[in-house]
Amino acid sequence: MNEKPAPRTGGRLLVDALVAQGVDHVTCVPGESYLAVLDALVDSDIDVITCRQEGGAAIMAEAHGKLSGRPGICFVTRGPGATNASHGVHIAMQDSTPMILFVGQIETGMREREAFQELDYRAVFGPITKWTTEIDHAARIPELVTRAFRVAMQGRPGPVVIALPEDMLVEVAEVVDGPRVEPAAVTPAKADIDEMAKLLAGARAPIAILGGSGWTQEAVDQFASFAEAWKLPVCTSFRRADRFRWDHPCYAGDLGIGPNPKLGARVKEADVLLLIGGRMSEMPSSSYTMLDIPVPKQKLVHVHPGAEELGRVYVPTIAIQATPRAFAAALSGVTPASAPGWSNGTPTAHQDYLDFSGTARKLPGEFQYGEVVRWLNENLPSDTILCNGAGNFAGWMHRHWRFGELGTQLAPTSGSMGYGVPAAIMAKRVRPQSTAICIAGDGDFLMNGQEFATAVQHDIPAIIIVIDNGMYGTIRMHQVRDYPGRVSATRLKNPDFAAYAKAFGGHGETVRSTEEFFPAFERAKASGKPAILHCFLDPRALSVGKDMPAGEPI
Ligand SMILES: Cc1ncc(C[n+]2csc(CCOP(=O)(O)OP(=O)(O)O)c2C)c(N)n1
Ligand SMILES: [Mg+2]
Repeated sequence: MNEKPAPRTGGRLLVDALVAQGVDHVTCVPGESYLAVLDALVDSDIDVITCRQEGGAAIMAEAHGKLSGRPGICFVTRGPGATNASHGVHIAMQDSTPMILFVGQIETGMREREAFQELDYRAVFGPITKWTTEIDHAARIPELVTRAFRVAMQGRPGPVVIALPEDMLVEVAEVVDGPRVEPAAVTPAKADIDEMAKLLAGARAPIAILGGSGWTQEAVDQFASFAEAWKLPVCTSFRRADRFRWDHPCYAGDLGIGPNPKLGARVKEADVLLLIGGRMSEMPSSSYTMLDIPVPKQKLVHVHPGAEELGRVYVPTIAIQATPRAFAAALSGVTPASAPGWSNGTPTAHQDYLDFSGTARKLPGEFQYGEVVRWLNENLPSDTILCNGAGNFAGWMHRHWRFGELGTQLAPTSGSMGYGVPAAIMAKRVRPQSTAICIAGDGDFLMNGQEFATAVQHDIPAIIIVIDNGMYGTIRMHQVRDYPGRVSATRLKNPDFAAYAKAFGGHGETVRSTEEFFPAFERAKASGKPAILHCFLDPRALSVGKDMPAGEPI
C-alpha cells in the first residue's frame, strides 16, 4: 500500500497519462524536440499515425474528437510544426471539438533567445484555444494533462495546446498518474424545462434548430421522441445534419449556405425558436439575417453547455446552460396537454425538405454530380461517413445527402479547405467496418492531398472523390457576381489525380460521366485500397443552384 511510484521520464509519464485517459490513437509528424515521447510510444498500445504535414495530422485529431467526443491527440514539433498544425486547432475552436495538440518545445534554458524554432505558444495559440500552457516540471504532467482533458471537454468543448520542453521530457519524476476525467454534467433546472414547455404550449409556429457538439445517439433519439410528441418541426445547423434522422416526420432540413428558402422563411417567421447546442453563427443564420441582434423577434430558448455563449450574440427569452445530452434527457415526459395548433404544418415542412434534397437539377456536361451523390447515399449503408472541406462542390453533398445516424458527417463549420481527406482517413481508421468517403474539390484536395500517402502507409482504405472543375469555383462564383467578365487567380491546372493515386500505391480512376462513375466506385471499394476517383465536372455548373452566366469566360 502507498508504495512510492516508480521513477519515470517526462516522456513516459506523458504517454502513461494519455493511456490513463483512454487514448487509443494519436497522430503526429515527428520532431527531434519530443524524442522521449516518441520513444515511450513504442511500448504502448496506442495507434500512432505518422502524417506528412502537421495540418493533416491536426485535422485527423480534430476528426477523432468529433467522432469520439473525447480529445483527439496530435503531436508536432516546435515552430513550423506548430504553425502548420494551427489549421486543425482553429477548426477545433470554431467547431467546438475537444482536442489536445502537444508541441515539442526548446529546452527551458534557451528561452527568450529566439532559439531554433522558438515560438511563444501562449501568444500564438491563446486566441484560438481554450487553454495554452507549457509543462515545466515532469512531476506536474499528471496534474496538467488531467486538467487539459477536462478543459477540452467541459462547457463548450474546444482545443488545448501544451508545449513540452525537451529537457522536461527526459527529467525523471516519481508521481502517480491522474484519473480518467469526464466533463461535469451541465444539467438544466426543472424550472427552465417547465418554462420552455409553457412557452411552447402557447406558440403559434415554433421550430427547433439542433447544432453544436456533445451530442450522443441517445440524446438525438430522446430529442426525436420529444419532437414527435409535440409534432415540432426540427432542423439542423450548418454541417450538423447528422443531429437528426432525415426520415423522421418532423425533420425540416438543414440551415446551411443557401438553405431551402422555405426553411429559411420558416425560421424567420417562427415565433418560438429552440436553439440547442449551436450558436446560430454566420453560416446557419444566412449572415445574421434570420434573427435580429441583439433581441430576436422570435422568442429564443437557447440551450448551450457554455455559459459564455448564452446571450453572446442573441438575447434569449430563456437561457438554459446544459449539454445537449443532459437537456435531451430532461425532456422525457414533457408532453403537450393537447395537439398543438401548428401540428398540421409539420408534415409540410418535412415534405419541403424531401422535395429540396431529393431533386438534383440537370447540370451542363456529362457528369451529373447531384445524381452521383443521391446514388451513393441510396446505395451505401447508413453508417457511411461523409467528409468534406470547403468549396462549392460541398453544396451538392449538403443538399442531397440524407443523414441517418450521428457521427456520419465530418465537415468543418469553420469552412476550412483541406479538411475532408484527413478526416476520412481518421474516420476509416476509427470505424474500419464503415465506408468513409471524402468528396473534395480540385483546390480543396491538394490542400491536404499529401495525406493520401498516410492512408497508403497505414493501410486505411478511405475513398476520395475529387470534383475537378479546373478552378477555385467558389471564389470564381463571387467574382462572377462582383466583377463580371473578369477572372483573377481562380483558374487551376490540375495533375492527373488517378495517376497520383497509383503513384502513391492506391487505386485511381478517371471519371468523365455519370455512367462511368458507378462501376468505378464499385471497383474502388472492391480494391480494398485507399482510392481516388478523379471526376470532371463541367465548369459551367457553378454551384448546386446556379450555372455560370452566359458569356462569362471559362
Ligand atoms: C484554407 C482555406 N483557404 C482558402 C479558403 C477560401 N476558399 C473557399 S472555397 C475556395 C475554393 C475551393 O475550390 P475547390 O476546392 O476547387 O472547390 P469548388 O469551389 O471549385 O467546387 C477557396 C479558395 C478557405 N475557405 N479555406
Ligand atoms: Mg474546383
